[in-house]
Amino acid sequence: MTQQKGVNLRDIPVSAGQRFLQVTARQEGSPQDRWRLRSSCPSGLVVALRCSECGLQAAALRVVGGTDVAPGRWPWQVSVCQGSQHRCGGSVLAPEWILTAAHCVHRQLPAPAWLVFAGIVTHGSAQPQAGVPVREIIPHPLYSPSSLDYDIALLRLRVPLNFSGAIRAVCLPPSGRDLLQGTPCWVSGWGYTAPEQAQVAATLKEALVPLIGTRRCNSSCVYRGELTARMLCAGHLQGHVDACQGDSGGPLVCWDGATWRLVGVVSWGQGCAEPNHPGVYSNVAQLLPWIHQVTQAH
Ligand code: 4AZ
Repeated sequence: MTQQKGVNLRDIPVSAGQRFLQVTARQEGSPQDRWRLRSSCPSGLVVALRCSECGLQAAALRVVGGTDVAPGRWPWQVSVCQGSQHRCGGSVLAPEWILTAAHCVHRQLPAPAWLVFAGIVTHGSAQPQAGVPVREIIPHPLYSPSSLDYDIALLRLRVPLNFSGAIRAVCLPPSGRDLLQGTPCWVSGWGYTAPEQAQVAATLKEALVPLIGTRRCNSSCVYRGELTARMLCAGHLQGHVDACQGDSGGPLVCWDGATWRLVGVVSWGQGCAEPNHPGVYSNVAQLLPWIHQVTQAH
């Protein structure tokens, strides 16, 4: 579901023998489990839903310390490039919307200088003409370059992506509900595979990075209160596996039992894969009102 609106039964045309689907508010289970067929609608309250498929990989088929990814595994992962140069990762939300980090695009070149590559795993294999030009760069208005608070930006593409097995949208998380510490989530990207080696990866990498509670991550031996409510931590306090430069803007996704949801956007960290310095991500569940507002207004 990408949009919802309350409607009064009195205000919509109803035909003879019309039946209704009663929807329960429960979040668990498949949509089918939450619907019941009814012959009337005593409440008189109807909800209009706009739906789109998201968070599914086709045909079920580095990051530091990560492993190579097969095509179609993370079909929402894109490479955000200046010309042919990979700069950052990003995630497909809809055919013409990419979510990335504000620090990737803030005060950078104008929109036409940016290209988005979708449906690729290996850099260099893509023809430059396969890059889709960006029409508009919309950083979060509260983004702070000094604290990296509100580190997200939306890219509106000049032409919509053609969805396929290799290019699909990721789902957004439910609003404001933080997941439990230890939830197994995945980060992916073409960023540095060794912190000291200033080179992006040729092949997309993925790594398992469990969520770390904010209280723990803000403690005196980790980030000492630097995290805001718009941030979350994921990774390993012992180090070795982490996002790194070039992964910024890319997805941190968690499986909710039915779909993959974009829980975080790679944002910052002290170094990469260092002990007690896990990756810090923009907390998407805390930034949903702005994402919905921008994508619905355009
Ligand atoms: C960066 O410079 C960067 N270890 C991204 C992620 C992390 C560190 C730095 C997390 O874009």
